[in-house]
Amino acid sequence: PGPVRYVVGNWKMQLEHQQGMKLATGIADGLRAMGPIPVQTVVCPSFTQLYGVHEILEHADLPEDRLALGAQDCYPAPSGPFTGDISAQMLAGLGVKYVILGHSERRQNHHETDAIVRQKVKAATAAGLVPIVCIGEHLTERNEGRAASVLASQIEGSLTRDFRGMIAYEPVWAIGSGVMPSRRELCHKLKLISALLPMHLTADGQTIPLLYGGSVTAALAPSILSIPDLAGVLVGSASLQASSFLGIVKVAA
Ligand code: G2H
Repeated sequence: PGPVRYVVGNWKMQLEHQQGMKLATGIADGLRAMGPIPVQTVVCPSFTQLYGVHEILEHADLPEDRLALGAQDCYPAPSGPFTGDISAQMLAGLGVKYVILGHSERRQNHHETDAIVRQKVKAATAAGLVPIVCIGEHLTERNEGRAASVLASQIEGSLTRDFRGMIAYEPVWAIGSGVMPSRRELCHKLKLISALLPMHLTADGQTIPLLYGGSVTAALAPSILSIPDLAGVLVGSASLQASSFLGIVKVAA
């Protein structure tokens, strides 16, 4: 059997509570029907839906290496007077296993710098969560030929030396836009990222899985997931319906 592929659903700030529960149930049912496949599926609902989805996954009769729970952010400190924030410890206590960090929407809307992302990576790791760190260049940076240096500084700034997690390459111009890099460009960018990583190899010599995110659909998944350097995908809009999300999982299998 080949390596495990990852299909991670980022629900963002979407779905009413009951819609979220229905989606989680649909995904669990669909995965059970698929039988054993070498795909780690992860769903990352909003904070308010985590507990409910956790309950659904608990009763889903699927091992955690088939379907696991993820969050979309965490706070760097374990606890304290931080009104409105949620710590990695709190998430771990709720059965969360993965956490998306440094998504460009957080970098943009919450002024998250690489240094803040790195603090969050440390906190997540200390709490036993697997960080999924997002990096990616803006359109102007790409068009001005600066993508490589942007990616290099994001990697250098956001990752810890003993990083144990995954990297999601999400070109900002491809997020929610319906526009994707060509297969050729994506292969080139993944090679570039891989080349930047050897010094960040995890302590046990494992390589860091690379995911792609940005306008992934079930229709585009076959071409994306056939790229050998790619370990999986981070899916936004297409993760909000069980049928489209499961379609991507099928391709990954
Ligand atoms: C990129 C992605 C998920 P979408 O942000 O992280 O969203 O698939 O909607 O572009």
